[in-house]
Amino acid sequence: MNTVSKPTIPSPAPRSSRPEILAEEIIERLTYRIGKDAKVAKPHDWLTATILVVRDRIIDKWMESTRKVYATGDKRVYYLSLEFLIGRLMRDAVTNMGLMEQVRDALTSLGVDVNVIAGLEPDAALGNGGLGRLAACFMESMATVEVPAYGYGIRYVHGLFRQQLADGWQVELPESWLAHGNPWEFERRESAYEIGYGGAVDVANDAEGEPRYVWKPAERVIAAAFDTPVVGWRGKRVNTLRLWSAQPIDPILLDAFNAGDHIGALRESNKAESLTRVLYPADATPAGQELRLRQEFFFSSASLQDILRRHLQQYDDFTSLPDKVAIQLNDTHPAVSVAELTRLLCDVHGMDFEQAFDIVRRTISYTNHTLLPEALETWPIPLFERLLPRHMQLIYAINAKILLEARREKNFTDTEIRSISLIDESGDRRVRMGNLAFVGSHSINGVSALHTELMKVTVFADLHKLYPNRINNKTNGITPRRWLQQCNPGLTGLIREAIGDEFMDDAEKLKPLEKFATDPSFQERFGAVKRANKVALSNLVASRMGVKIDPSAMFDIQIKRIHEYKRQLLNVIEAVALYDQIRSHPELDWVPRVKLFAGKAAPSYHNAKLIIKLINDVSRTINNDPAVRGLLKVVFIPNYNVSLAEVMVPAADLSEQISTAGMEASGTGNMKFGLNGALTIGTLDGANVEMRDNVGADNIVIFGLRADEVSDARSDGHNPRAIIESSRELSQALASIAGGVFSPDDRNRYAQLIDGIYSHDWFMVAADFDAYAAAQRDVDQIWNKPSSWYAKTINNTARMGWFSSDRTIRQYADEIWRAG
Ligand code: GPQ
Repeated sequence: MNTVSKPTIPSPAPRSSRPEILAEEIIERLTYRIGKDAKVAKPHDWLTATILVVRDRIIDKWMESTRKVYATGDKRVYYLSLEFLIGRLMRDAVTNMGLMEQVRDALTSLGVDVNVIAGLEPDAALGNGGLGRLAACFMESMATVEVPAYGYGIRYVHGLFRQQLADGWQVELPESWLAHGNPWEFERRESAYEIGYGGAVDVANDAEGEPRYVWKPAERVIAAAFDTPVVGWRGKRVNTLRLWSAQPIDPILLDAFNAGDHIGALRESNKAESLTRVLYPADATPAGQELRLRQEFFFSSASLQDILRRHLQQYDDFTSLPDKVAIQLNDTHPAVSVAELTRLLCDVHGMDFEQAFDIVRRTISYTNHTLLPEALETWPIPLFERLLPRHMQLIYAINAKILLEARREKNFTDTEIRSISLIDESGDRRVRMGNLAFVGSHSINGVSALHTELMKVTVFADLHKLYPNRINNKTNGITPRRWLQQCNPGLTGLIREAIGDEFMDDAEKLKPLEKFATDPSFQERFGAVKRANKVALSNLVASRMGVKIDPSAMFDIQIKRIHEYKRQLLNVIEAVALYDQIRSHPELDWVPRVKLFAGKAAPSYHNAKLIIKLINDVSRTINNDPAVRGLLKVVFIPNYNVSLAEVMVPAADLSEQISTAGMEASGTGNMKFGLNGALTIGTLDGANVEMRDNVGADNIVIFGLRADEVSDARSDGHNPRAIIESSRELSQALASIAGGVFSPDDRNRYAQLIDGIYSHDWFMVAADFDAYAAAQRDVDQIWNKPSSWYAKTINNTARMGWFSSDRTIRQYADEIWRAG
């Protein structure tokens, strides 16, 4: 027995935030950590040295936060997400630590420009779009509102692909954000877990004669933890983003190597590592391959093992799990957690099934992000059973329990039973991950009011009937630190001068800005800030693409993943119609516009890629036509990512949020634009509905069919051809695209795409076109009265505070997690 008492280990001395000290430390890191002489250091060396200095200050807070939750025994929240679209971290960390001025001064004293080095940081794109960015905003808000939380995900070596254009077509190139190391992460060698696949399930009787099941996987890999600190606003709390990386159990098979099989010796190692090598580039479409299911199980199992280990370190058993742990599933990607947590509690920790499943359900909750039926994940039973045989058994056990309950207690009909079953029997038999997540959770939330209501009457109608209290709404939000303060320092400064600093701690305190909406001198300054942001974007477009755009034109922006339901096609068809009008009516007073697009298409999504090409074909034609006299330009900026959004959002006059009603679960770009003083043109879809409620119907331009009208049109036999024939503008625009006016090198390129509008028009492009074009002319009218334009856009900034992700997280914490 070790009887020697533990020595008292002194804490490190507190770190100074004086610029002179910061400068000294930066030089120290540069010299001793990076091994560079300041005289020859390159900008990326200065960046790393600066991050290391800031990181030290964060670590102090990080340890304090971790110690605190151990001491208080507060409930911890675990956010499981296959995607975290975090972007660059330095500016975020520095501003949240309250060190921006000091770091800038320190670097200036060393002859280094903070903006230059900040721009060199790789943009961490471990996500596809809205779902991944939401997870990143939530991480920052959980730290800000002081919820003790861990994000769990995958440390992809290659995040989302880099998009290039080749003759207007999207080309995908690998992105290697880790190529030069990552100063933000810490490998935690003590937190490594075995993850199994395949094999068989053994049964033996325990002491009481009860059967005990033991899964004997045929393959195993190690999940190794890498932690990144996440700093809340004003450094109040620092939480952890823990990303798992797959490693082989045996890095090299020495026997094979010694026998001369040098490649074969590395086969296992390669196989393990390929598990976490790339992010699937599918957005709101399931990436149905085996590797994806392996990824989902890999990070779910590692996270759950880690959660249970941490719980047992502090508490005696798992009966207290639901009181001390809340696990949020970000969509169905981690839904296998329902089965894995049941397995760990039963098979590893000896609990009986009923008690285990009760604990699982009281611990887990699930967020749904889409209603698109084709986007709901299902896995073929043979695949699932081969990879996860024990989980398949448990899913059948859970299914039996639920279906019996529905039949006996609620008298469910056969049709209802079929719809709530965890197994889809309609074609080849498949496991329904949405239903699994639903029945394994005590809370199922949608991401906007409309989406949540639609969930209750569509995908989950019958499960909602069985469990009427489980579905609830948590309207999405965005972090105002990144999406106002950091990306738009000009506007932030102007607001502070006008109403003081309170809004920086509570975005709903932007409200008093309303008073300035009609104040001419404030309007003028608001306009000057917008203008400066537009100049910055124009410079980016000029330097990246060699295209000149005029900052005094209206900047009309649509940035998001390319999807038919998001209707970039509607936007570009309207551009074509406007092009016709400008040429036919040169005598009219056209508002100069620049239509900007950016966004990536899933590599296998044919129509989305074709839409990118169409935008570029239209762009080339319009931008080079002297008859347009510069009144309209169309620009597609390649490689949309978080960093590009940070330049485009503050520069927008008009925000395009024009999805087919009922199809966009929420949208979050819509919120970023509104907060930064853009006017929104949009349909009554997703969170646009609540934006209208908050900013007022006069301050947003709404058009088009509503969700119920879309579903009526679809079921009543919508006749797009008749609609097109009755609209001269639309029929001409469609005819010119289909006829090859914009694709003289391949006149048939768009024939099929346009034919889809004539024949079924699933996305209601024809149905909404006239309303959209008319709404655009209303926007022109408002633009022509600057005092009215500014009044509306200032009111947008003043009234968007409710869409802060701090509000969203407080609602999750109070109503779902009961934590924080
Ligand atoms: N969303 Cl299911 C994604 O970005 N990826 C997905 O795989 C799914 C949904 C989006 C959704 O389309 C947006 O409407 C939401 O605003 C966003 O999730 C966050 O909830």
